[in-house]
Amino acid sequence: MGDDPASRVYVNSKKKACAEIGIKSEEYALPAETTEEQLLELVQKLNNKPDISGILVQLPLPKHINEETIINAIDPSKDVDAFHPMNVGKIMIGNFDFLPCTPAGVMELINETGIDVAGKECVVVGRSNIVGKPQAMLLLHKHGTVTICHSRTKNLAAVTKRADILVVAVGIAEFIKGDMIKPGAVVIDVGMNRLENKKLVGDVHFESASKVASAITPVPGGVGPMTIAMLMKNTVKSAIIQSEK
Ligand code: L34
Repeated sequence: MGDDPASRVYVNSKKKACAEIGIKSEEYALPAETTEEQLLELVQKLNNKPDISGILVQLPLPKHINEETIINAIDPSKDVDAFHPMNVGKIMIGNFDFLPCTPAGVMELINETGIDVAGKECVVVGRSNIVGKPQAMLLLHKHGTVTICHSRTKNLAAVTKRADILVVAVGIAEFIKGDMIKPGAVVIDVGMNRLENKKLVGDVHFESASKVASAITPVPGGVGPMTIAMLMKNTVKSAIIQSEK
């Protein structure tokens, strides 16, 4: 909804990924002045549409729309973002159908390093409902010792320097520098910040951090594409769930 330029890029990537792997996708690009009621009507319509197995409402939504109201209206069995409170609750318990795409992608990246999360010091910087909080939960499920840091954290560098696995999702360009990282740590950068010169950078200062970390994700080309891959995985799963209903 609306004309957020970043959303346009991300939605296009999602449609392209669907086409590549043979998932049919439908885009409903609503004008910014659409009412909450009209958006809810569309969600209802797609909830009831038998040939739609997954629904994603790209965020952010314009200010006059309550995001929570919209997310709550999505049929939880079609909620391929895993943002609905029912799916969030299932993640907390550890018995879930869908994992939220970005934290799930981060877990895949960590897994690829060959490092076992069990017993490791895991530090998540950021506490949003869509990344920080579920990320901490997924690391906990893998038996990490998890610390969540945020804007009120005292002596952040002392905490981040303890991390064997550091996941950063704060939305501040190049916030975490090399001297805040433990030598040999695995560093996952969820940030996506557009500088004034149009350059895309993460929340980690890559140049200094890459000299200290044993593994680090770049921006672009790191977590972003993994988010899309996990969305495809969730959509296949939702199709299976729909077919078993
Ligand atoms: N509902 N809203 C909903 N679900 C989501 O999972 C998202 N998100 C976030 C924003 N709103 C959402 C995404 O899809 C962020 N996000 C996302 C997806 C893909 C990429 C980045 C963010 C991505 O592919 N990034 C590219 C660079 C793209 C560019 O050039 O701007 C990369 O290589 O990181």
